[in-house]
Amino acid sequence: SGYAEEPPRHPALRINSKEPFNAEPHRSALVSSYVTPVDFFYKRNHGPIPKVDDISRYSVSINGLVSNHMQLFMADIRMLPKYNVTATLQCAGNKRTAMSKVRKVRGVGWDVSALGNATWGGAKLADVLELAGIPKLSSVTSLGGKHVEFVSVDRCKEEKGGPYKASIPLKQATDPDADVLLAYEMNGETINRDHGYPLRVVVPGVIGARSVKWLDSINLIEEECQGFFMQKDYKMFPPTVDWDNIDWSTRRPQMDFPVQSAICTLEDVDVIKEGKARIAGYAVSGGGRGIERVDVSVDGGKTWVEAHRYQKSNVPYVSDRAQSDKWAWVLFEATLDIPANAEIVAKAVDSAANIQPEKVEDIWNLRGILNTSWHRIKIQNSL
Ligand code: MTE
Ligand code: MO
Repeated sequence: SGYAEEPPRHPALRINSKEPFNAEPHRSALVSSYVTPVDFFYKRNHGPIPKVDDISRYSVSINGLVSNHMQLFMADIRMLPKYNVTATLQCAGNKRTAMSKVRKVRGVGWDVSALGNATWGGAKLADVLELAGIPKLSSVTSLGGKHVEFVSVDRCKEEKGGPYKASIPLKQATDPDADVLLAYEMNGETINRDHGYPLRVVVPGVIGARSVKWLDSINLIEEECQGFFMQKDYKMFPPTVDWDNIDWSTRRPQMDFPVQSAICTLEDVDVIKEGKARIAGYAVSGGGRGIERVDVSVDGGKTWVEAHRYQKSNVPYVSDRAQSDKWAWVLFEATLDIPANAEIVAKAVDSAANIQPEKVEDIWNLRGILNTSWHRIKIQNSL
């Protein structure tokens, strides 16, 4: 089956699919630390986990519309300046289960934990491409390359047994401030097999699908990648589009993710005592837009209070890029009086004043992506 050599995983993960392995932590694990421990970081795969046995022979090739074709070994990549970037990776399918309750959608079900916040260590893609003769901040190569395609070594059925792939615009790839990494470390340790050993792409602020794991080659191409996950998946359609009238070519591949938040200290229907309770969760926005505010309500959204926000534990969050991790989530908390039969709601506002949509019905889409609607939790009081 190809699944005989899967790595060991933490038993506390909630498994949403075994083969390929898709799993997320319980909600409470997400808010217990600002940086998500590797064991509790969600795992999203489309095929068996590849195994690289001889790291000295592992290399990434750079091909396509570029004058210098190159083959880079791990030693070459480690020779480049190393950057540590704290960035939240979020699957576009996060909160899909809740969207499916409105009207069935296709795809692996996820609760609110198909995301995690890690410190990724590696070389900047902009530096790697410079080795191949492509200057910083280029939007086209001398041979007409406008997109950078990442091809993996894994095999998935959506690609008819071929490798997983995706692309980003050359402009973003060669912009040092975009912080796109070829990462060989996660939280200060060698990145493990589940998360892309020996080398993965990390595209901060963009849906997880573009952060290709187990990188095999980089191609400079004229049009964006024509692979399944760019062209036939991870696109946002209006609620009127269904499987019998879908035209994939009418929409662009999703890149940045919108403003998102979730409460992580409670389950969807929870039983707690009346009185004070601590409500905590995460909020994050794509494209490097920080979080401006998180509002919490205990009466279903009639009245709101602003939650306290922080990044590194106990350091108050400042919406100032110079002082904040701009690609990373903020955690929020509020200790509130919980009335009888409360309905607790959270919504976040990002630095561009984008606000999460109220109702999942309004953003329903057949693939069940980007459910960023307000997170609501119904409380049943115990005595
Ligand atoms: N890269 C490869 N090669 N194969 C994959 O199946 N899944 C993508 C992306 N990169 C995938 C991949 C998706 S959809 C997501 S959300 C992230 O990896 C998940 O990364 P993680 O498993 O490290 O959390
Ligand atoms: Mo994903």
